[in-house]
Amino acid sequence: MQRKLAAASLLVAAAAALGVAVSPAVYGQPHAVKATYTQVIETSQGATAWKDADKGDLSGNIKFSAKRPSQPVVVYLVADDGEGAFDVPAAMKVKQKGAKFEPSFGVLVRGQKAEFVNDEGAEIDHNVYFLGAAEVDLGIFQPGATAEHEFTKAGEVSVHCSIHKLMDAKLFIAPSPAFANVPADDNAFSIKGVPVGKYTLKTWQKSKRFKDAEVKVEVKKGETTKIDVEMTR
Ligand SMILES: [Cu+2]
Repeated sequence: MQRKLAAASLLVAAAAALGVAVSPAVYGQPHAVKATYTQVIETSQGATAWKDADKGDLSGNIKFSAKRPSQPVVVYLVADDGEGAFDVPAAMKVKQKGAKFEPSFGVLVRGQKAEFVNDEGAEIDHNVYFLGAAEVDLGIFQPGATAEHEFTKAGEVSVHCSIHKLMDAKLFIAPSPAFANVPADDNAFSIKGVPVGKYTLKTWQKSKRFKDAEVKVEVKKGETTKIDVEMTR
């Protein structure tokens, strides 16, 4: 009996695999993509809104113990007493022409939206689904159509299209506007206009080569806190 059931489920799996390959009826079914870095960054609500807070700046350098890959590294702050309310930037637009997400990487702030635009000049449908800190399928949309999503949780999101397996993009959703996207050719960073208080500075790497750093920092009114962040293998 056990063996018969196993054989039957194998058959079902084989049929499903075949269906995915040939049938347009199953467009929109996420294919099996493993999320690489699915952690959600937990946040809590702070008492003081950004607009009402005294502010200071933070700047420093990331020191890598070995050659850094030419990939983005994000430095972000998590407030010890929770993130105060802040203004959310306008939606980030992502194009899909030529079956490529453009841009293929972006840093958003929690609460911000991404708007996906099917800007193909030909009859090419696209889908968008997310894995990671958001797990949502936005469905299939035709040329000229758009689909948007508001990211309510901080963390890493990988973006895929169920129709085009090679279409992918990566988003990092920062807990608050207190972040710096550190370019690949310069290890210096600066985060300006941060509400005063105690924070944990953390890093996120698009290409994970180093242990992510965690450093306690304090932002003081009208001052620039200098910090060096060591990243080791
Ligand atoms: Cu597509």
